[in-house]
Amino acid sequence: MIAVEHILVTGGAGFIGSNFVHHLVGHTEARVTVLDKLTYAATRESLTGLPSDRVELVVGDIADAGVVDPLVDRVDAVVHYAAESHNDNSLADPAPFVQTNIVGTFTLLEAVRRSGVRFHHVSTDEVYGDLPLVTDEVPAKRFTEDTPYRPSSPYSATKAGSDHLVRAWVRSFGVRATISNCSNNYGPWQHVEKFIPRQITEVIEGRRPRVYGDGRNVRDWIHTDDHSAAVLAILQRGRIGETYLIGADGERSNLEVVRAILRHFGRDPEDPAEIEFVADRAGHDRRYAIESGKLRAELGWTPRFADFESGLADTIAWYQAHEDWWRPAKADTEASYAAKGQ
Ligand code: NAD
Ligand code: TDX
Repeated sequence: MIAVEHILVTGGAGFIGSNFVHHLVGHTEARVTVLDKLTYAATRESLTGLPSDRVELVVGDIADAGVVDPLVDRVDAVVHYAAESHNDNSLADPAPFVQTNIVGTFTLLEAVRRSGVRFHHVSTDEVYGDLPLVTDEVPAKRFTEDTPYRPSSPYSATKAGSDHLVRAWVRSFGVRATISNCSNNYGPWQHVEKFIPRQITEVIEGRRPRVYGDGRNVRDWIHTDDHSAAVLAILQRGRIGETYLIGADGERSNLEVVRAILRHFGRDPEDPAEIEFVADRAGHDRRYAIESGKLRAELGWTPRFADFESGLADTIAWYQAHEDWWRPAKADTEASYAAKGQ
C-alpha cells in the first residue's frame, strides 16, 4: 500500500473527479489539491463543504507545464481525471479533445517522469470500440484488459492516445503508473448534456426523453461512488504498469434506461408516444460491456450499487432536489442539441 499523504486530482471539479475528492476525504487522511480549468463541465458546487485544511482548488490547465510542474512537485501521487468527456462535442469540434486529452496527459507525464511521483490515469472502455449486440452474437463478448484498441469517435481516439502515452512512459522511462478503463458512470453532479441527466431533466420539464437511433445501443452502467472506490484501491494496491477494467455488470439498452425513468415518474413506459426518437449519433457505438474479474480478484473490489434501478431512483431524486444547479445549463444544452436534430 502506498502512502497517500498529498494527492493532486486533475479534473476534480468535474462529475467523477469531484466524487473521487469526496471519497478521498472520507476514506483516507490525504490532503488533496484539485487542478481544474473550470470548463463548462466543471461542477464547482460539488466541492463545497469539504474541509479547507485538506482540499484546495487550483484553477489552471493541465496542458500548461508552468502550472503543472510546481503542483506535481508538492504531492505523492497524481490521479488524472481532467478531460474533454462528451462524444457529441467531439464530433462537433475535436480540437479541445486533442489538446486536453493528449497534450494535457503528455504534460502531466513529463512532470511525473521528472519528479518520480506515482500516477494513475483514468480512462474509458470506449478505447476498445464497440461490441455486437447480445442478440447478434451468443455467447456475449465483453471487454477485457487484452481487448485490442479500436476507438470510434474523436473523444475515444484521444483517450486511447492518452492510454498509449501512459504505457510508453511506463516502459521507456519507468514512470510508476496504472491505468483504469471504466464503463458509463451515473450519479449526482453529471452534466445535463449526458444521457441519463438529460432524460431525467427532460421529463421533469414535461417533455419526452430523446433517444438516438433505434435505442437498442447498450451501455454498462456503474455508479460514480463505485468507480471512486475502485480507483482508490488501484492507487493504493494496484500493480505498477497494469491496467484494470472497472465495471459493475450494469448492461442496459438506452430504451431500457428511458423506460425505467418513465416508470419512475408514473408514465407508461410501454407507450411508444412517450419517447421521442431523434437523429442518431455519427459512428454510434453499439454495445459496451466490461469483464472486471481482474480488479475483483486482485484488489477485492465489488460494487456497492449492485441494483441499477435503485441507484437510478436515488439519482432521479437528486436531480429533483437540485434544479438550481442544473437549470442554468439546460437551455443552452438543449439549444445545441436542437440545432443537430437531437
Ligand atoms: P467531466 O466533463 O464531467 O469533467 C471533466 C473535468 O475536467 C471538468 O471539471 C473540466 O473543467 C476539467 N478539465 C477539462 N479540460 C481541462 C484542462 N485542460 N485542464 C484542467 N482541467 C480540465 O468528465 P467526467 O465525466 O467526470 O470524466 C472524468 C474522467 O473520467 C475523464 O477522463 C473521462 O474520460 C473518464 N471517464 C468518464 C466516464 C463517464 O461515464 N463519464 C466513464 C469512464 C471514464
Ligand atoms: O440524448 C441522448 N440520447 C441518447 O440516446 C444522449 C445524450 C445520448 N444518447 C445515447 C448515446 C449513447 O448510446 O445514450 C448513450 C449514452 O450517451 P452519453 O451519455 O453521451 O455517453 P457515452 O457516449 O456512452 O460516453 C460516456 O461513457 C463513457 C461518457 O460521456 C464518456 O466520458 C465515457 O468515457
